[in-house]
Amino acid sequence: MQRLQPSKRRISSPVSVAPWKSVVGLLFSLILILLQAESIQAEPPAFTESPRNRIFFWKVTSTTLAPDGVTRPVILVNEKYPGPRIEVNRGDSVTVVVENALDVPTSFHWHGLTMRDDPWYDGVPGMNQCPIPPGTNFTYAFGTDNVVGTHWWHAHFENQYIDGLVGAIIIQDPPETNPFRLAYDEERTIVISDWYHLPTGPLLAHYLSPESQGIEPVPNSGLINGKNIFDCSKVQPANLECNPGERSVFHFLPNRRYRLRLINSGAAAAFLFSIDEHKLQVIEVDGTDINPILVDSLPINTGQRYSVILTTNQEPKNYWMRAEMGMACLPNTPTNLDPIVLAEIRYQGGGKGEPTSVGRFQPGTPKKGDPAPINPAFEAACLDPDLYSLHPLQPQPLLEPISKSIRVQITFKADPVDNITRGYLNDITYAGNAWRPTILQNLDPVETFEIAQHVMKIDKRDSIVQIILENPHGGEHPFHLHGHTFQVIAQGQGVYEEGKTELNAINPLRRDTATIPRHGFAVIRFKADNPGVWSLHCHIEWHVTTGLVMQFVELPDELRALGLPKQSAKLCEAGPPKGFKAHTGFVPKV
Ligand SMILES: *[C@@H]1O[C@H](CO)[C@@H](O)[C@H](O)[C@H]1NC(C)=O
Ligand SMILES: *[C@@H]1O[C@H](CO)[C@@H](O)[C@H](O)[C@H]1NC(C)=O
Ligand SMILES: [Cu+2]
Repeated sequence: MQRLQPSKRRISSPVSVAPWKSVVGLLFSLILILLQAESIQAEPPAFTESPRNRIFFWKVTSTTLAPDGVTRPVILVNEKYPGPRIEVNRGDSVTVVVENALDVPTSFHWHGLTMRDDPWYDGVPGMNQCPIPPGTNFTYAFGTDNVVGTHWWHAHFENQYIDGLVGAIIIQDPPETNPFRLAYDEERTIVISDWYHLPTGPLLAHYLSPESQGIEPVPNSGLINGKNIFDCSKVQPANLECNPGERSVFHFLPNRRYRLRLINSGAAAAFLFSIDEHKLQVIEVDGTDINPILVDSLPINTGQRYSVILTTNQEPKNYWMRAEMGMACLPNTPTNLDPIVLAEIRYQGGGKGEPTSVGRFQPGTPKKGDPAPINPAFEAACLDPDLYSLHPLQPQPLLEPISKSIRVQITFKADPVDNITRGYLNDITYAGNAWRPTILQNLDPVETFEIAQHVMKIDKRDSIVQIILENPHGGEHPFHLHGHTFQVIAQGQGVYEEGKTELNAINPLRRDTATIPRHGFAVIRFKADNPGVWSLHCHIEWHVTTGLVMQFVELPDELRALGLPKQSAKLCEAGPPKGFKAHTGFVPKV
């Protein structure tokens, strides 16, 4: 009844690394390390003839870790947190062999990649794949569709990414096409995250009960590249094992330009990023190169990425790098949370001591009399940087005319039956069947979708879709669309009025995760040219659990014609392992 076709390519393509090249590369990096004993992070890899396939082997295990000094259960890829980075060149394809050594299912999403021609590898159970059962392997193999820049991967099964399954994806633009090739000398990746001392199991059990009244779990801590120091006297519950943690340290040479690739891989918190006594030049937003702007600090919401250039032109000493958690958008202010997450920047020759530099606040919780905030918009609410100041370097006209305009209203309410507070998009709280994903259902042209799947079909190739996201209540929601980058054509307070609200119509910013302000709106547009099942959801991971999710079935006929790779179809045959409800949603409906 279903037409199943093997994936067109790549699964069996050989790994093409000429052995002499890797030996030369290894020697070269060794020499580099010896020359710059202080600068221990490697230079970006040398460019080789692209495109080619790069293969990664991942083993997913559950273990314990103490990234900020507090030991807790985590799940990791190759025992690393953040997990292994995927670094490739423009045009390369990627193969990731996942060995699921957990005793629960898993799946992975490649945030920022479009999965063009590979829609079944986008990683969302219930939409484009069935979960990878425990004790089995699954191979993701996908192209990168001319995408470049700073992206990330994370688990998309239940809330697993909060428990450790995150990592960077960097797609290098070769010198011929990188407009910033002369603007920086080296680069570093900086993964910023909120962090919880309890695993998501107990946090969710409370969050998804009537008692929480919809108040989300609040972070205990934050991490920069998986490190921080937590004050052990404040650990709750007090019986958690706590030892002194350590901070990330960046060794920089004076008078050099560093591209910092910033990723917020957290569950909920937005961060304001800054480096004491330095300005930052923003050059990339979610993979889109932009006309550079100079800032003192930069807000980064969950799921978003930026690249900034830091020039080490200040007095050679040590400075704090800060990621300040946006307290205005947490549901409450925990007394044991230090919202300022620090890392050290050490100039060569700047001495070994801890930095003494002063930012907008002294390290520690802001006190009365501290310097005034330098980013009042972020301080009051976790807003994105001013939309009108961010424009792509490669201009693209406003996408028009609109073929389909959709209003999507975000609300939360307690269910009258079970008294559990859930999130709703246009009065639908999402629930899908992880073992019968939409992409599989779509193979049968007459199958209908359930209301709770919240499917919207887009039938016409190249039609322009506009989504007006309305957020009448308090609290920001960073919304992410799979399968596309979109134009952000309006973002503001109040209600969007067609024809009245001023549009960001000239060369609008293109990105894949945009914040919907509280009591406000954001309007995005994209072109339907990518057959697939694409999720649109809040990237506050707690809100994913509670239903703030919908999906587009884009070009269903073309999608059907693509069929499904054999291994993807096979994942769905066995059905859920023992203990997992077939019809999940994430919240079992009473
Ligand atoms: C999964 O992959 C790993 C490494 O690639 C391999 O060692 C292992 O045998 C595979 N397991 C299964 C069940 O195929
Ligand atoms: C729903 O739960 C809240 C919080 O526990 C409680 O105060 C309220 O009385 C409950 N309402 C109903 C109708 O059960
Ligand atoms: Cu949200």
